[in-house]
Amino acid sequence: MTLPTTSPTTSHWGAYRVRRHEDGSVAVLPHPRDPDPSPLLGNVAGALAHPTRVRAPAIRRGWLDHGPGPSDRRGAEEFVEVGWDEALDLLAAELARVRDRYGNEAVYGGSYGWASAGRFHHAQSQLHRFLAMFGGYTGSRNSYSLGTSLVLLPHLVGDADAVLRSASSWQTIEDATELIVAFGGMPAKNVHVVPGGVTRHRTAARLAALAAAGVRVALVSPLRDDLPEGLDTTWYPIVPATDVALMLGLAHTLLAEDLHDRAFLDRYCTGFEAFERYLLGRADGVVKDAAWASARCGIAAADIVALARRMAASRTLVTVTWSLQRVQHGEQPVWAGLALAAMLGGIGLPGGGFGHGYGSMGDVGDDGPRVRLPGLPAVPNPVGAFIPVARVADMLLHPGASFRYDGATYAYPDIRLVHWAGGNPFHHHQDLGRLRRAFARPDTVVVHEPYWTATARRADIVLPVTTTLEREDLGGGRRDSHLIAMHRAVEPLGQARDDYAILAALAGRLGFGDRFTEGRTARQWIEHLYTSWRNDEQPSFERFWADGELRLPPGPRRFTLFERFRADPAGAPLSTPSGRIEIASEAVAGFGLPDCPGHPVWLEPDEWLGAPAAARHPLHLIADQPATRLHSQLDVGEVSRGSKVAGREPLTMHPDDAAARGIAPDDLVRVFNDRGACLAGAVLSERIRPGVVRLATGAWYDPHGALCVHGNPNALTADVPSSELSQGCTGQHALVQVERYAGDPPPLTVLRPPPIRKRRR
Ligand SMILES: Nc1nc2c(c(=O)[nH]1)N[C@H]1C(S)=C(S)[C@@H](COP(=O)(O)OP(=O)(O)OC[C@H]3O[C@@H](n4cnc5c(=O)[nH]c(N)nc54)[C@H](O)[C@@H]3O)O[C@H]1N2
Ligand SMILES: Nc1nc2c(c(=O)[nH]1)N[C@H]1C(S)=C(S)[C@@H](COP(=O)(O)OP(=O)(O)OC[C@H]3O[C@@H](n4cnc5c(=O)[nH]c(N)nc54)[C@H](O)[C@@H]3O)O[C@H]1N2
Ligand SMILES: [Mo]
Repeated sequence: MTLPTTSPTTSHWGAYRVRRHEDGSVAVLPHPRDPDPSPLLGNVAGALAHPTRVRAPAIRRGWLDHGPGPSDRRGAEEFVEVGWDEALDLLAAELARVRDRYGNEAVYGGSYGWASAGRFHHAQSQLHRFLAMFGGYTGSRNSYSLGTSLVLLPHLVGDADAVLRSASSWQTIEDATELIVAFGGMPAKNVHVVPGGVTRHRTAARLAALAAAGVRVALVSPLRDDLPEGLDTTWYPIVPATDVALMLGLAHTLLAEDLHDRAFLDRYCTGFEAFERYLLGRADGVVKDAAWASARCGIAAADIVALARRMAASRTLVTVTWSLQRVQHGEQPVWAGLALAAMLGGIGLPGGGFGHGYGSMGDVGDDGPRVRLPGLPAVPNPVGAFIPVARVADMLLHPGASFRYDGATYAYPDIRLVHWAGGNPFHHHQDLGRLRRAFARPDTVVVHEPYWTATARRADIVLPVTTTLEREDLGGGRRDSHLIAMHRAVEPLGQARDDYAILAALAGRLGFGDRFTEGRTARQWIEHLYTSWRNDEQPSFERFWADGELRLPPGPRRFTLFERFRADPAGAPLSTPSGRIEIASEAVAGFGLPDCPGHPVWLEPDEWLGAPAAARHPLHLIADQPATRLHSQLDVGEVSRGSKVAGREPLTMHPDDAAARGIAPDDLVRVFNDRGACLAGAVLSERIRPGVVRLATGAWYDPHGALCVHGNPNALTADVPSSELSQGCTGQHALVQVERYAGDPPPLTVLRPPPIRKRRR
């Protein structure tokens, strides 16, 4: 097949074009309509044929020689390259063995992860469809992104989308908002990303427009860089994990100075009385006033009082980033932020109220239409067993143990086979040393991957997968302006196959090949998905494919759920038990959970600087999203490699903290606590609160014993849930100590493939 020299495609960090050179290498060109292309595009070209691509099916030596079974040798043995037929025969037989002996529940197919853009080749959808037809699998609920809010918000506002997907648009904020109080900021680094794709990155321009419109921003974050320069900003460099204390101090001030909107609370909310009693200390004798808050959050009491007054005097948007709920007790900042916004009475008014995720994702606040995109028909999973997604290590380590989730009690299934396509748990999960022990438990671990990620290295069967540039697809994001015809730009590397082709071949061996494929090739599926999605005014598939993209029609102005509710609370009630915003929830209170009571409360995290154990680990680590890649994806690409310091992930710390430890810029440092340790490269900055250090996620995990020599913060984070309500991921924070690393560091091993041998016949 001959390939054109320039092909359209898209990615989670934006649409782009690929130019193919004679020698097979590629150059990446931004989409011509994109005003602000993502720097992440710079990772693509160099990673495409990197030595860490998986080139052929590979099987762990011990599994091949001794068959399935628990093993602590995962990640420690060589792989044997086998042909596709042998790999697929072995895997089909193993899937059948596990199903026949232990039942479908013994297959964990949650397979969390972002994989790549593209509606047809979406790895997780493909795997779920396959496993559902196979008879079912243990699945997972929610995401690492929003695992806490997605469980909490339905109790508070009925539908999480009221907050998440129907927020005030940037335009409304520009027109109507006077003050944004941004807990966690609105970091520019994150808004290039939209799941599925985005053709025109407009958030930077939106933020610039806010500056021009004179909107003031209270940036509440330990990091000054969480808001772009140019805005009228007051920086409140808060102690991490204390936003709730600040919110309570603000709320108490509103109450004490009678600046709260009693009429709004009466008409639209329920449960304010319980919260009021708590603020006033009626139950516990502790008044949550500005002085109380100040002692916890590190912001002066006078500044708290002044900010509360400003909030009451202005049209104020209270917004909370998703990072704030990715911590222990992560329900509380979301709930307290909503309560604070309710006290101001601006919920449902243009530019007022409560927002969640401005600056977390590129499409929050986007006023584009919410487009229905073509997608694979889902097949219901016949197995009911599931876990809240971040409980994967608990499940593997403690089969049969019970857990609470959203008010009910469940038990962990006994997993024998783990099947992963499109995710990297040895990037995304917490306490990776513990996850290594958990991954020793199943009989078989299967990973489909384009790259030798840390997870692939710890699998038994590794199947090489194409990248988006090596296959055809349809791509677009939730509020995208275009549907992109993703053309194949290069031939698949080595023996890589599409997830679809792999699963179709497995389904054939297991007796449901025709049901899985419906008799279609990948190209025929793409055409089918497009044709059954398009309306009469939209072009034929041939035309769309030749054009390379399709402009999606702009939608009508969106009314937010809160706007409707405000206009007519009786006619358009929220779908909460009370029909109103629940500042206290009888349902949540009824679950009787000490770590998530019935209204917003201040709860110290288990790892807390005040605790005696913290003396040895006195720095508060923030493990946030990386500016130079998407999660762990393409960490071998140019932009990501270019950000490393001494070849390791950069750790940002305040010059005073560095000086106290004899650390100079660009020094190699060891970051450690009782769970683990990693190396990192020191970057000194005045723009971070003293006592706080930041190490972004996503450096490919490279453990030499308990030390990750590359700088993955999940060597340090705790594998504990946000609470028993939601069981959400808590990877954002950990307490650590940092010291200068003297001596020769162990070399990185993740930039080359693991030891691989060709099959001896
Ligand atoms: N400490 C800490 N940890 C965190 C977070 C945090 O804030 N702090 N954040 C969490 C969050 S919000 C998230 S969303 C997760 C992200 O966690 P993941 O989504 O697991 O991270 P990715 O690196 O995107 O992993 C996707 C994998 O899919 C592979 N892939 C790409 N395309 C394909 C394909 O077509 N087929 C197949 N089979 N594979 C493909 C990629 O090579 C990559 O290895 O991390 C979480 N982890
Ligand atoms: N470039 C890039 N963009 C991304 C991603 C990526 O991997 N790379 N991932 C995408 C995904 S999957 C998701 S879910 C979103 C996540 O979006 P978020 O969860 O909002 O993003 P983070 O970068 O983890 O955190 C945002 C900021 O919160 C601040 N913060 C951390 N702890 C605290 C605290 O206790 N108090 C306060 N006030 N602030 C705190 C940190 O300074 C951090 O910069 O990002 C998306 N965007
Ligand atoms: Mo995420």
